[in-house]
Order: sequence, then C-alpha cells, then structure tokens
Amino acid sequence: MTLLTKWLWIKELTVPFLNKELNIRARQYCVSINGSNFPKTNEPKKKRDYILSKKSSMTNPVLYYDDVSPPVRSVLLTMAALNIDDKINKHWIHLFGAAHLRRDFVEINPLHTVPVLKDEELVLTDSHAILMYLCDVYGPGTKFTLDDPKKRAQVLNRLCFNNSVFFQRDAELMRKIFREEINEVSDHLKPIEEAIDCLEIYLNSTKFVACDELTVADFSIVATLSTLETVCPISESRWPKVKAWYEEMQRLAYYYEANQVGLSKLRAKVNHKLHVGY
Ligand SMILES: N[C@@H](CCC(=O)N[C@@H](CS)C(=O)NCC(=O)O)C(=O)O
Repeated sequence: MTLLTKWLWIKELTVPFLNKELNIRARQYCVSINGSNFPKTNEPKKKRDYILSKKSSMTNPVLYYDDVSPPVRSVLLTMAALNIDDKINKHWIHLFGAAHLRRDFVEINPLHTVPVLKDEELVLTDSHAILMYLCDVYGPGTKFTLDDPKKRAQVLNRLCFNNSVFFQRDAELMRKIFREEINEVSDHLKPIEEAIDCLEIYLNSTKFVACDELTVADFSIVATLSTLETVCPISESRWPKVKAWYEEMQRLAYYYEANQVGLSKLRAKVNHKLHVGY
C-alpha cells in the first residue's frame, strides 16, 4: 500500500506495519507516520510495543466469558501466552445461570454463545476468529505471530478442524449429558475417538498440532481435548503422540490457571449429571 499522506488515519486505512488487512479502530486519533516513534516494518517487537502503547490509550477490549466453556478457555490460554491479561477486560456470563440468554447479551451475540470479544465496534463471536485477531494485534514480536502465510494457513486449518469437527463432537455429547438424554457415555464415544485418531495422525508429522512450534491451534484443541478427557480417557496405547503432547501442554506455566480451573468446574457438573464420583 502506498502512503500518500503524512498522517495515517488508522480507522479507515489498512495498517501497513501489520502486513495484514487489519484495521485497528481508533476513531479518536491519528498517528504520525513520519515521526521517529513509528517502527520500521522489520522490527516486530517495536511494532507490538507501539500497538500496545496506542491501544492502551483506548478502551480495552471486553471478553464475555465463562471458563467452563472450552472455546473460552482457548482464549484465556492465548491471553496468558501473549501476556495480555491486563489489556482485556473480562465480563462473566454465567452459562449455568442462563446469563447468555439475557436480552442484553443476545443483543451483542444473537447466537448467545461465549466467548465474545468486543473491541469497540468490532464484535467477534467465535473463539477461532478471536484467536486469530489476538495474534494479529498482540502477536507481532512474539512467537505467536502469524506473519508467515504458510504457518498462518496451518494454524487456521487446525482451528477449522477444532471448530467443525472436534469441538462439535464434544458439544454434541455434552448437550446430551446436560439435557439428561444419556447417563452413560460409552455408546457415544466413537465419533470422538475417531477425531482423536485424526489428531494422533497430525501429531505424527509435527511436534505441535499445526507445526513444530506451539501455536494458538494447540490452545484451541487442548481446551477441547481436556474437556473430552472427562468422559473419554486418553489412552496411551491408542494415542501415544496425543498423550505426550497433552502432557506437554499441561506443563505450560499458565495452563492450570487458564484451562484447568474452568475445566474442573465443568467436570464437577458433568460428573454430577453422570452420577460419577471424581
Ligand atoms: N464456535 C463457537 C462455539 C461457542 C459455543 O458453542 N459456546 C458454548 C459454550 S462451550 C455456549 O456458549 N453455549 C450456549 C448456547 O449455545 O446457548 C466458538 O468457538 O466460540
């Protein structure tokens, strides 16, 4: 993109230093592109610091969340990994209290699901879109940046796997459990086991789920897998790669706080429905 003016009105134009079609909404101000403070495009760390300093003068994005939800936990893991917990305000939507069905929340997300990320007028109602956005805004200068098109595509591909296959199978089973349509899961695990078979194949060729490095796709998939483990133990003999990868994920410094805490709350509810002592 050729810049013709001294001033870049961030609201209206693509932000060139992100190398992406990303608009950071900033109605109130414009940024001098000639000033010495403007980072050179090949300095990702400076770009991130610059973006953070500009964004900090604006309203923080709001995350509508309940950590019993696996997609929410993938966002919490990503926020922890990017070290941006203090850059995002959190608004609890109590799912088991039906807060997601209240009119004020349905006006924000007619799908009445969490997570939702609201960053001024941008409203993202899907965790996978949120993860990509967080990487685009806060990722430059960190290992979670998705600047490389091939890596970006690999990550997106696994996020699609989670969104269209893995999480869907988890959600379907959880729905049946919570609606008390079933109180015994063993006859309902086949589609889930087949999805974990796929994951095992993915992990045969890469160290992490999308590539050889930890990415947000790992957060998305581990949030689902750990939820499913409640009803489907991860067998080391059938899924050795998945088991080893899962253990590595559990060793991440922020894993417990970002995933395990909410997961334990959900587990208690699931086990109560299934009349299982845990
Ligand atoms: N594809 C969505 C799925 C979100 C989702 O289904 N969230 C569940 C909790 S795990 C929810 O809020 N369900 C409430 C409802 O469906 O009314 C995402 O990844 O964000």
